[in-house]
Amino acid sequence: MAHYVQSALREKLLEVFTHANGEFVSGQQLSEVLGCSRTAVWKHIEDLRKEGYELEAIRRKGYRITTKPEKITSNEIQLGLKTKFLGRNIHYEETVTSTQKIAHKLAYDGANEGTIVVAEEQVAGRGRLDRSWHSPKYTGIWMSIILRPAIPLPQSPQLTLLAAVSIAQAIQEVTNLEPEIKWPNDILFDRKKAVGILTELQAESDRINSIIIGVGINVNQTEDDFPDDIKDKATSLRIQSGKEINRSELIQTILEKLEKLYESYLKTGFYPIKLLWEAYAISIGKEIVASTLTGKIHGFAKGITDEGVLIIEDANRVIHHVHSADIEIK
Ligand code: BTX
Repeated sequence: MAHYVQSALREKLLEVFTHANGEFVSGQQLSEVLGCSRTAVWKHIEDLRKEGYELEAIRRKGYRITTKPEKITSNEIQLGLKTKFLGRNIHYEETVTSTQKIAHKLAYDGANEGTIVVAEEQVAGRGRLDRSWHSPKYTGIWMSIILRPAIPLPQSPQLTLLAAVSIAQAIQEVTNLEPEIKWPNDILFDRKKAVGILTELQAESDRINSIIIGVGINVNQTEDDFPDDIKDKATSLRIQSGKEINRSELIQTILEKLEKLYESYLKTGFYPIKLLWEAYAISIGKEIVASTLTGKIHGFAKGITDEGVLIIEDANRVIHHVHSADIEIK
């Protein structure tokens, strides 16, 4: 509770500074708006400084923000966030092993639906099938989202596709770039990967307790920031757009798009999401090779089923339903 009050006050404080538009706000004004003492105001200002804000303080004039941090902060994500439940609870850390790991623990301990975990850096970021995900400090979005949908277990892969669509929509809105989705969930530009999504489940028999959607987005990396082993197949939004992107704004937009699609999905099902997904898909209608756990399938990608399963027709006209694979487009 105490923590909630603190962060509500800080959010209000930032709002006042945002409205002041770089002008000074007096200590008196701040203490009136926040309903706390001048000493308490000073403490909150110190907290902002610790978060990386630079503030100028002049006697009799008050305070003004001169520089906002390059960091993502819970405040920046929540300021003006237009969602009902997604991102209302934010677990933010500077450095973590993996945001998935933290989200699993929070979900297990009963965290509310919509809770998100965001970190500036992951030292053991995970991809699918125990692969690793390169997550350097201050440049990307490394985030895990906890959902608790009342859907049958076999439908859970649909949420990965839903997440991919919402991220593609958000990227398009914030950067004007045109993302492409490679089944099931890579978002690419020029055939290079900028986004990876990892969906994990906590379930008992056939009941889903929680779905944890891990989102990794290369946002502000330059070419030199990628290690040699992924240099040729990875890209960032900055490389593609030529501009630095505000990560908090992109997170906000993702949360808003995701909540909208998720609510529509729970009400009307997967079909509308499937149509949206297909509009971004580059793997459909092409010759592909799918590497599954049991072997490779060469063939023509005909589409996805209503469950989000990939349909491949091979040279002998045999139809394969692929639930999980890495695909390569010929
Ligand atoms: P994936 O298995 O499809 O992709 C992993 C592969 O992608 C790696 O083997 C490597 O070749 C390549 N790769 C690694 N890092 C990057 C990168 N930064 N950009 C492009 N390619 C890369 C995709 O798995 C799912 C990734 C989810 C990551 C998020 S981040 C937040 C959350 N926490 C966590 O530990 N994982 C998720």
